Amino acid sequence: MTKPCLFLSAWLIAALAPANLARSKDRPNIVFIFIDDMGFADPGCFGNPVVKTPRIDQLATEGIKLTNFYVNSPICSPSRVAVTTGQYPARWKIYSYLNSRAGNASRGMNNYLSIEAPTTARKLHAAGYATAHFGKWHMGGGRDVDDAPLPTEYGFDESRVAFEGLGDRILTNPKNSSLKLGHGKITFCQRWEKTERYTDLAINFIKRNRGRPFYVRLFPNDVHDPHVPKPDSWKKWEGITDNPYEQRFFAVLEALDVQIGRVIDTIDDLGLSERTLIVFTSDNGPTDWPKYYRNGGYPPGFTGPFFGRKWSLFEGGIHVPFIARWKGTIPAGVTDNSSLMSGIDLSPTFCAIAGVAAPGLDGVDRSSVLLGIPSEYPKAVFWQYGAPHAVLKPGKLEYQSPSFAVRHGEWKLLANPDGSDARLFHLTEDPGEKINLLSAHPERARQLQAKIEGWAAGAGLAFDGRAPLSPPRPRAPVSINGQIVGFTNQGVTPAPGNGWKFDGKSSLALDRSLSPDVAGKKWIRIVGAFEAESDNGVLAAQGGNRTGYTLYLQKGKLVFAQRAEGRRTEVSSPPLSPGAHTFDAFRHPDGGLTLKLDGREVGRAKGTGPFPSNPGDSMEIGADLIQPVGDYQSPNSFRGVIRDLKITYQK
Ligand SMILES: [Ca+2]
Ligand SMILES: [Ca+2]
Repeated sequence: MTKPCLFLSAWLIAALAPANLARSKDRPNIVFIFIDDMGFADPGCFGNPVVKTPRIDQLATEGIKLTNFYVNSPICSPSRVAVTTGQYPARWKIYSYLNSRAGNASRGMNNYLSIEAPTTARKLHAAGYATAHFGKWHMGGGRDVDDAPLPTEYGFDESRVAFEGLGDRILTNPKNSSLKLGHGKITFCQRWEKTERYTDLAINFIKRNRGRPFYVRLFPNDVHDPHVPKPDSWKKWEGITDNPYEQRFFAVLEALDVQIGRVIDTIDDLGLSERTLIVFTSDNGPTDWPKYYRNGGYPPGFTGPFFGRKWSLFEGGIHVPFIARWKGTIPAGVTDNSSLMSGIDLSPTFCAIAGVAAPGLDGVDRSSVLLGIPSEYPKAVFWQYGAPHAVLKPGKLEYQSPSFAVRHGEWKLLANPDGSDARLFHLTEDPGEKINLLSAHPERARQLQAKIEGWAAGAGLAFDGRAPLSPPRPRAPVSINGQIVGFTNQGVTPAPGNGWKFDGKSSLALDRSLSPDVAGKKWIRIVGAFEAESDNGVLAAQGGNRTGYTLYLQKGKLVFAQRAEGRRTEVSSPPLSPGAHTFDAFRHPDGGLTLKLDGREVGRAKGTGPFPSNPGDSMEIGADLIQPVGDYQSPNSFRGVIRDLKITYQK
């Protein structure tokens, strides 16, 4: 890498000492731009292979690029809490995106960031800074949560947010539930105008406060999907990519770049470029909804060399682009490829630069790194994302990560709380997380596992630091409630046309903890297609002889059966013709059963009441391995191909 120290003048190094920063009368302005769902390689200067982002790139040309910057969560709300507070979001019980009250409660989450949480804005405000937040908030308020503190209660003089926050806000959907929540003035615009509106507000704020130090956060909603560019602006990308999602994403990214340029121009035109630190980064990796993968498609947004995307603790979910510009103070055109930094470090770093004390935070002051002096990170960085707090998963099964991760130096360990699915990577040699070194370096893995346990205990999270670490097991993707869920794959092989081939001994099994929750008045539906090679065998089953349901072939008929408190009901098709068939098995909330074969109803049974409790064993595809639900012996395994399997159930 470039040796940035060469560019530093002696006075600057002296100025880096906190005491000197504190004495400085010329406290810099801080403009913090936090993009929504921008991948590591989305900016041109981070390797975008298609779209040019000249204005974002300008920040890098005139400032420093860090290629080892992480956010502390692969999803909005907790990532935002980390950069707002300087603390791990788990401390404030924000583990995933903030949803409705019920949605938050079901995941053990608070409804909003506690007013007790420390914030950069409050500290800088107390030190005389003018403070403002414009753009997406998502740290409380929205859906049915109407009692979240307003952004102004966290230290901002002014704010304007989107639907996931209170106070003055800009909405794009006239039916959004935010309308009913009160607490602020609501204005509307088209989705593609929103970033421009927030940028207008930031520019206006900067102009009004040009004579005093200011701290302004510009948090655009773009480039979060759905990507809704200005009408027709996506058409120029038609010849470049056939992917309609990508065409629209490219247009949105290009429009965002223009707005970033307006902020830069404002700072420069006002003569503030040498008195203003501009920091640019993103809150998590690029989108990965299952829908993008349909029909061989792929999601928009680039992660460069990294594996994984949004909702993943693999690098692509948390390793984001980072640029800082402060003309005359940060050396221009430098890339630091070694120094680690993460979202929790921004608060102590901003405070140090402003000469404000920021004790007791999880993050550390990395102002020297921003100013061009690379250094080793003094401790480990930790992540938690996933069950039981988070439901959203990447659409590509391979990107679904264990729920904990730690990076210490050049090493990263990912593992579940029970030690399963463990992977150890040497990130300097293997940034793409391809080579699992768990068996080659068991001692290092155990040390990192112990570190996670210590951190998890402090954050109130369950993690067994002494559980045996085991490597990933083969998994197969199955669609459950629109999410791709990984079933343990016991010998099933892929078949053409989104199918799985079962050989009469193989099966897919889902962990009991992840299996559908069907207790109470809830429905469940299993649809798909099959081509059987024998007259008998279970297509799908969950449960045993007390409680459960099963869809199986018996003597050449398709049977849908259930047990509720041991009482058995079933519906059955006429004898099947050879070849492929589609099925649709629906268990009603009252326990009634409907079975359709090739689009026609072939059986219906009256309800026997809801399941009083959840089935005792896991969900299996292609077999009922133990404790048979149906009128058969277990194990009872299917032979043939099952295709396009979709399971949905009432949450
Ligand atoms: Ca986000
Ligand atoms: Ca069973």
